[in-house]
Amino acid sequence: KKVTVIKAPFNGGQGKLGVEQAPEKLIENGLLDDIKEQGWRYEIEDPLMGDDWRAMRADASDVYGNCKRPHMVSEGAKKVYEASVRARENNTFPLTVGGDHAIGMATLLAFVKKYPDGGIIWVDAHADINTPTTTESGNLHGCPVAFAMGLDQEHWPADFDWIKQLGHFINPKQIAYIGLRDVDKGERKILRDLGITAFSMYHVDKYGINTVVQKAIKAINPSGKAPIHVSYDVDGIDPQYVAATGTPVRGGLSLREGLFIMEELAASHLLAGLDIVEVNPALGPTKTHTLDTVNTGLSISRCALGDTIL
Ligand code: DIR
Ligand code: MN
Ligand code: MN
Ligand code: MN
Repeated sequence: KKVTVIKAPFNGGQGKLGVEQAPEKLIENGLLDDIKEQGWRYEIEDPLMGDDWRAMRADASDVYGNCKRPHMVSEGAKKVYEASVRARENNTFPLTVGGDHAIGMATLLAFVKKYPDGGIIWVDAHADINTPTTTESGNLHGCPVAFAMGLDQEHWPADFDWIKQLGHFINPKQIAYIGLRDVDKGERKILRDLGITAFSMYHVDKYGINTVVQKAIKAINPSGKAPIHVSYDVDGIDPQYVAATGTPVRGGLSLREGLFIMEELAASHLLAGLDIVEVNPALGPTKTHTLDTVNTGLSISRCALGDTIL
């Protein structure tokens, strides 16, 4: 029982500064103590250490069509991928702490390298499945699923050649979304065309979160035995609990619904990895908002690692 905490203080996938402070803030507020208290050993990986991300972010020539900072995002994702693969090889539980969600392409690709038939649950207000062609914002944190799936490869910036060379992608059948409520037109078409399982907030209201989680698990893991990785964008939860995030969308998961997802996956004994992303400590309108958001991230981690009251 060992967690590899992969620090990913990365901000290149979107426009706002501050999201890179999240790993330190979560640790300051007890992430590692919680892990230890829950009976896990841990090690820390810091794959982005030593590179000048500030300079990379400042490089105005790092654009490709509409896409912002493809070189920076590719470099960050590659390093997180390598750390994730090491954690997978060592059979530890990778807990990757962002940073923005662009690094999700890395954690997903490392997951399916180890478990080609594994299941993925993407908790988010957004589908993050824009391609370099469909993206309206040009922010690559809105594109990680498309990169992990190998969609629209002909139009990828050359920076992402390393992903093509891995020789594996995730399959549309192995991912399910929970919490969607802000999906772009181009993304909707992709979700429909590929038949991707997606539970929006409408479905959470209609069926209840328990049924939604069961249906999601069943869709991505028909055998009932495959390991499951969760990529958790904290903006899946309602901004009343998670105000300190870059792209808040009203009408989200309640705090309890958001935590229930992780409790249920922990109870299933299928959970095999977790990303917690898009906490931006610089964006809380007050210190209390920021602390609420950080604490929500910590609660997600505790529920994933098997925190049970009774
Ligand atoms: C939007 C927003 N779909 C985009 N995506 C966000 O920029 O592609 N993802 N905020 O978390
Ligand atoms: Mn480059
Ligand atoms: Mn989001
Ligand atoms: Mn996201």
